[in-house]
Order: sequence, then structure tokens, then C-alpha cells
Amino acid sequence: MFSIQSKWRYLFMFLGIQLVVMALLSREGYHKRVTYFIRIFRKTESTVLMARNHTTGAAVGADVYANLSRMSKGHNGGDDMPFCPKTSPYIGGPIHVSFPSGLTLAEVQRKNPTVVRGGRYRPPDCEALHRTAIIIPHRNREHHLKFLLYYLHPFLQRQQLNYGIYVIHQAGNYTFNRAKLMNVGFREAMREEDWDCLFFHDVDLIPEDDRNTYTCDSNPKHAAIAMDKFGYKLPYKMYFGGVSALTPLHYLKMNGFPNNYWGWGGEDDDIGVRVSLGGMYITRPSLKVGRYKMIKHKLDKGNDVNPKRFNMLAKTRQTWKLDGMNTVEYEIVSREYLPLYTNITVNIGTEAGLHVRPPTAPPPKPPAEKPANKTAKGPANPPAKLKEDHKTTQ
Ligand code: UDH
Ligand code: MN
Repeated sequence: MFSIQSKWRYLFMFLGIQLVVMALLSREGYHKRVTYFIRIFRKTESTVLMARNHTTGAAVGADVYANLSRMSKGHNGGDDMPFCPKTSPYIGGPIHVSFPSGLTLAEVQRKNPTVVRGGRYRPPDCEALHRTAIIIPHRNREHHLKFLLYYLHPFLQRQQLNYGIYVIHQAGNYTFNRAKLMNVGFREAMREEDWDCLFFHDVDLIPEDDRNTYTCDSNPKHAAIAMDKFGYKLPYKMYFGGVSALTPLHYLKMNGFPNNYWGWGGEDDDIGVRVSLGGMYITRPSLKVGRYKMIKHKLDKGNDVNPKRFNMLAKTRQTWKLDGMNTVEYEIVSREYLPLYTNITVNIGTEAGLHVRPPTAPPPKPPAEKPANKTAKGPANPPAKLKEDHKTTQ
């Protein structure tokens, strides 16, 4: 029979042996496995935290930057890198999302030292299994962009992706056109790299769980299924707005997105209908995982509700092959490879077409006696000097 004392002695001996084995494994280069075991205990803690969080309704979750320092330590950069595992060991589940005042882009840059020019990243210690481009339609939302970059960079790094972030900035003040900007983003991103997945991402949506992997499925995926704005529920079955993921093949099968939805609303439903017209269906992560916080905002200037949207939507079946990726016209104004993203400023024209003519000039005056001065003003509103011109031919 064991006495209580000897029971304790055996228990301590057992724990001691465990510690020695762990130390040896760690020394022999089994660091990942050891940390894996350590994380199992940590995870239980975070699950308890999460459970508590669900009952109170408050958002807790982990710091999205918690795992990053460990990642960069394994850097080897050689050609003989192994492939990354199917499931990243750095994924941790719920993420704490808040919007502290005083955050700067310089701070985001400082916290993401492994992100390179143009907002590109590759895992330092393994060959990524996925190449994902993030396409963000944008105008006048720099404040939101800063927060999105703050959360998205570490989020994607935790998923061990080879990724790039593209911000597609609509030039000028004409009515905003989200879907057309996505078409531009698709073409311009694919021009640079053979991305195997494109995430079309509103600037104000912050993912709250890193198990929501930014990779593509065999069918188009609607990722922003549970937004705080809609009480963390899908507002209606065909909803496809906010954040969606398509492979280049999916995108071309549905002829991309429509170019003619100017102003707020309708385009996301049109895209949803295009998915089924292209012979595909919408996949979704679970409600638990596809959670997003939308940074609070009002409807923007220059993005009034589109009153034609319901009429247009009723005709998608007739129009989807006539308007989309095969007809998109735009002019690139500038392309900047910034430290945290690639900024593409684009002229997408207006409802009247790409080149808006200045208002008809009044009838010419009879010729003046003196020859015209060289510094005389040109026509009102001259077209901007643009670097590249793109018209799709398919
Ligand atoms: N966007 C811009 N600039 C604009 C307009 C839109 O960058 O001027 C982009 C941005 O990525 C944004 C996305 O287009 O996230 C979608 O536009 P949105 O955020 O206005 O769309 P949402 O469905 O509109 O969030 C909610 C309008 C809230 C009105 C509330 C009135 N009660
Ligand atoms: Mn929004």
C-alpha cells in the first residue's frame, strides 16, 4: 500500500521526468511540438474566457498580435523550406477588436516588421499553401483603413498565407461605385501575381475570429456572415456583401461584378445572383467563426442610395453577360507600393462613360485682335493626365 507521502513523491517524480523530456525535446529542435502542448493549456484558458464572454455579450478574445514574435524567430528563408501545415499552429480563435484613438500607420508598420513593400507577406519559416489577394474598395475612409490594416496584417500572418493587400481608390468626386472598383482590383492584382484566391473586402469590416481562414473554397465564399451590425446573424439568405472570396476561375465564370451600380446598394445582391447564374453556389463559414465588427459610420458623401437598384436587380439575368469583367473600362491614375499596402488610384469615369466631356462650350467669340496668350486657360474641367488606359478585350 502507498502512503500519502509516497504518492506525492511519485507524482513529483513523474512531473520531473515530464519536464526533463520537454526540455530535451525543446533542445533537440522540437520547439514547435513543445509549444503546441503548452498552447493546449493556454487554449483551455481562452475557451473559458470566451464562454464567459458569450454570457456577458462583451467582446473579449485574444490580442491579434499575440503570436507574431514567435513566428519571425523561425526565419530561414532558404529554398528547402517545408510546406506550411494545412492548419496553421498560430490560429487562436476569437480576437479582441477595439478602436483606440491615437493609432497611427507608423505604429501598424512597427508592429508588422515582416510585411514588405506593397503590403506583401510570406511566412518566414514555411512555404505557404495559399496565395490570397485582399481587394479593398476605397475613397475617403483613411481612418477605417488604418484599423483594418492594424487587424488584417497579423490576422493573415497567423494563417500562414502568402498575401498582398490592394487598396483600390476611386479618383475624383463622382458617385462611388464599389463593384466596379472590385473589377479593377481583380484585373490589377492578377496582373502582378498568380493569386489563387481574392478576398473582396469592405474597408470597415474587422474579422473577429482567425479561424475564418482567408482561403478560397470550391465555390464562392461569403465570409462576413455574422456582422455586429446585423446582430451577428445573416440578414437574408442570398446576402453576399461585406467580405467575399472567389478564385480567379469563379470570378470569370460569373463575368466578375457589375460596373453600372453607382451609389449605395444593390451591387452585392447582383453579385449573389451572378454566382448562381455562373452555375455556382455560395458557401459560408459557421456563424461562430464568420464574425465581423463594422466600424460605425454614416452614409458617405458621394455614395447616395441608388434608387435604380431594384429595377437593375430584376434584370441581372439579362445583363450579367453584357456587363462585367468583359466590359470594364478604367484608367489607372497611380500605383504606389506603400509599406502596408499597394494603393491603386483609378479613374472609373461616370454613368455617362469613362471620358466625361466638359459641358458644351458657349459659341466661339469672334477672333480677338491680339493672338491668344500662351497661359490662357484651357477648357473648364480638362481631363486629368492619366498614365495608363485599359479597355478589356475578351
Ligand atoms: N466605400 C468607401 N468610400 C465611400 C463609400 C464606400 O471607401 O465613400 C467603400 C468602403 O470599403 C465601404 C464599402 O465601400 O466599407 C461599402 O460602403 P458602406 O460601408 O457605406 O456600406 P454599408 O453597407 O452602408 O456599410 C451602411 C450605410 C450606413 C447608413 C446608416 C444609416 N442609418
Ligand atoms: Mn460599412
